[in-house]
Amino acid sequence: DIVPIRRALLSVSDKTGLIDLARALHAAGVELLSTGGSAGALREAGLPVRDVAEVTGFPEMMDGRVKTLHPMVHGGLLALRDDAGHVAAMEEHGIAPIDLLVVNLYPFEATVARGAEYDTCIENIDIGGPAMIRAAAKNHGFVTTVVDVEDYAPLLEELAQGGTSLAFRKRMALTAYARTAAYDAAVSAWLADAIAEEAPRRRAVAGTLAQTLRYGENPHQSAAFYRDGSTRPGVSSAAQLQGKELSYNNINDTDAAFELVAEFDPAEGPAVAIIKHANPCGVARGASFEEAYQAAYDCDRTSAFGGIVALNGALDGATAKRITEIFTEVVIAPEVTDEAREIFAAKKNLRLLVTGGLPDVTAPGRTWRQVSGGYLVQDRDNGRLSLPDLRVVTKRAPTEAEMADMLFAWRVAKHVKSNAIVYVKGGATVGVGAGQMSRVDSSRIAARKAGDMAEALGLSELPTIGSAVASDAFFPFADGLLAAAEAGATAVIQPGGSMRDAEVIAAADEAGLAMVLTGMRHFRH
Ligand code: 93A
Repeated sequence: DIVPIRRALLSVSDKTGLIDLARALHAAGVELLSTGGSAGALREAGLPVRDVAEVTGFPEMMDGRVKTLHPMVHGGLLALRDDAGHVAAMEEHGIAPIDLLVVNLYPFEATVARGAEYDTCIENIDIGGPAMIRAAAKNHGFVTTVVDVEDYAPLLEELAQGGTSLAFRKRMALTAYARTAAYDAAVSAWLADAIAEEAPRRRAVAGTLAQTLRYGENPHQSAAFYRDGSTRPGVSSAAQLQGKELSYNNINDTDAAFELVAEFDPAEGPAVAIIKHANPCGVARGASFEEAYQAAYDCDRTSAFGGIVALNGALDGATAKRITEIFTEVVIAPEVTDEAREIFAAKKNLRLLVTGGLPDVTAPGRTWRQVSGGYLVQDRDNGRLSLPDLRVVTKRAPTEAEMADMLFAWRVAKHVKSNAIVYVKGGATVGVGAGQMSRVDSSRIAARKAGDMAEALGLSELPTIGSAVASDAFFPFADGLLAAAEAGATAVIQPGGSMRDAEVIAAADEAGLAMVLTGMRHFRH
């Protein structure tokens, strides 16, 4: 099943490695065909090359929109070499077989990523390239298709053995179809974004492999990380300055940490979030990052061990020093000072990611979740409230400090798995109840965690006394609210909208609580 290569068609936008490859092919006696720009580059390097235009008998036309779309090309790629009818057709029409196709496509994804105009994006939709790739890959019984510069060296290794093996051609065909599928998915995703109301109904998945992971959620699961082409600052676009390779769980948790901390505008001061198993175990603001980190850490010191830390501004030396006092898996921040880098350098395994900025939490986007046999697609939860959106429903109006803590708790609750109950006092979480099947259980856990915090820090009273509490969805009964009052909360923020809202509001009034309704829910599963 070794097929020798006699004629190759090279048509590449990314000319990386082209000359070296062509030189090796020429040395192996391969005839070279090529399109305009690629042919020019080969000629300049002194290599003999035939223009595709000469083969087709048609000039490249319509600004290059039509160059290889011709039976002389597609017949040469698609003909079955062992089929008498196909061979006769080749002879009758003077079609010469093409044994190797090397193509990389117009850089559509990169054009979109740099924010190019609509018409420029349209011109960068490659038609002839994918058509040739799909034709050659279909005929992998005889034809070798190379679409990735990374595969040039393996190709030459194959040729050193006299030709390509069927196993290699199959692997290249798989890569080829993965590329054309991702390419068309990128075009479709771009159009879906341009026509917002059509998304997610008509969306295809676009992605490129970013990293092969050592394993998935567990060591017996293989895994990989794909980028979707977005330039949103975050774990996929960050520079890793030090530390071991990120794991599957690291990437998931780091994303959760950074998306959460981005809720807090750096103009309003430093904020730090510590994440474990995709849930926050401490989030706080502070006069400095060191202070914010300390307050976040104090919320749940036990869980913070081995956690992921995210900052909404530059990581400085004092904070870096604090972070290294316990075992931390990953730190992610928009920037890092030289001093902090030096301190981290002593902790070789600590992964440090720098993003260059914070993502816009209100930006549109889509989230995906696989269910058995399909995908669920929805708009990202980019809902964000400010003080004027909150409706006071109790007799007692909240104080300014309570308002600030309620809003803080609400922004954290958005990032806690449901059912979520979050206690906040003085700009720091003091109890988080996450992921329970009943809201009352989440309330109990949050209060118990506050008790643990008091014990760990040697506090004389529960940190929930005088706190604000957020619930990601309405209280179906007054019991959850009363549990919060019992823990010492004085202010409550929740969506409202329960059949028993009146009952819940009456209970809040009875307990002397201030309560605001958001009219917005933040389920997160
Ligand atoms: O505009 S196209 O869709 N029409 C074509 O017939 C065609 N054939 C090859 N683009 C076409 N290509 C693409 O041109 C290739 O996929 C490659 O990306 C590029 C190489 O052009 P050049 O050799 O002129 O730099």
